Amino acid sequence: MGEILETLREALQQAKSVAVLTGAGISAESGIPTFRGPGGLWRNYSPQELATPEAFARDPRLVWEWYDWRRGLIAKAQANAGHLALAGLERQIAQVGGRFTLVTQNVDGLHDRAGSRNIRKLHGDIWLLRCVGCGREERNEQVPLTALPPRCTCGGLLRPGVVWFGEPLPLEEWGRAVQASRNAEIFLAIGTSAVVYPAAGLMEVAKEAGARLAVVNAEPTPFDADADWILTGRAGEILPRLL
Ligand code: BV8
Ligand code: ZN
Repeated sequence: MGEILETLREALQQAKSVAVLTGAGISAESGIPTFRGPGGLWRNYSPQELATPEAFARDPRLVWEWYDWRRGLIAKAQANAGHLALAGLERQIAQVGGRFTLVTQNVDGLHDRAGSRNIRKLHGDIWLLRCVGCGREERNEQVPLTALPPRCTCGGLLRPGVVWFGEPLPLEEWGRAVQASRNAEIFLAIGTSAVVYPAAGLMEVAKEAGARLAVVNAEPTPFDADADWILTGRAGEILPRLL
């Protein structure tokens, strides 16, 4: 690993444009369970069953119990060394006039707490609530939520401000993520199983545009075959050594 880490570190020091995609794995060491790893997210439900508009329409209270539980976990969590290393990389690249974009599939807000600035949140933000009636959006960090499911002043149901399966990604965030992937000299994929689309497609966009790809993950991913560097292990341990 030392040799691979060394050549990636040097490449990052020369790079003028870097894009990063993170997934649930970067928050695992903060105590937030991942979607597909061991200790799966919740009782015997799979995210695909709960993170959908259909599940919410059928049983808003059950879906909110899941999100309220996750909000409680996240409220107690700290950004870990992996989040902090990425915030440091962004500052280092800004100092040499380079471009850095952090694209995340995570909704936990830990990259914000770690000090990252240019963050594209493809799947929304667990601390945002959106009214299914009037569309009003509000930031709410109350844990636990008093009434489940929460209601808007208009009487409509409030839902988590996240992107569920079958829902489109926010256009602006997606567009900026694609552009950053196209311009990247180096694309880092960190802590993602790379099975959820269109987010996982950013690796293809970057490679097709000529980027070199580095994968930092605890287990193999479908993009390892395209990767120029593969660092297997915990992001909280690898990233501080890398950056
Ligand atoms: C859309 C937000 C269209 C909510 C989430 C069939 C084939 C292909 C695609 C599809 C298909 N059927 C349907 C689709 C599309 C679907 C999809 O991709 N499904 C997959 C499951 C097959 N995608 C969608 O529906 C998307 N929308 O396509 O809309 C459209 C267009 C126009 C108009 C209308 C519709 C929306 C997808 C977004 C869903 N929302 N989350 C919430 O969080 O509650 S997805 C959810 O999974 C999370 O966001 C998460 O980010 C995402 C992916 O998971 P990962 O982040 O990768 O996490 P995971 O647990 O999987 O992996 C963690 C990795 O970390 C592991 O590899 C592990 O080894 C590693 N790890 C663990 N610990 C560590 C570590 N690595 C390093 N260090 C550690 N310590
Ligand atoms: Zn409303």
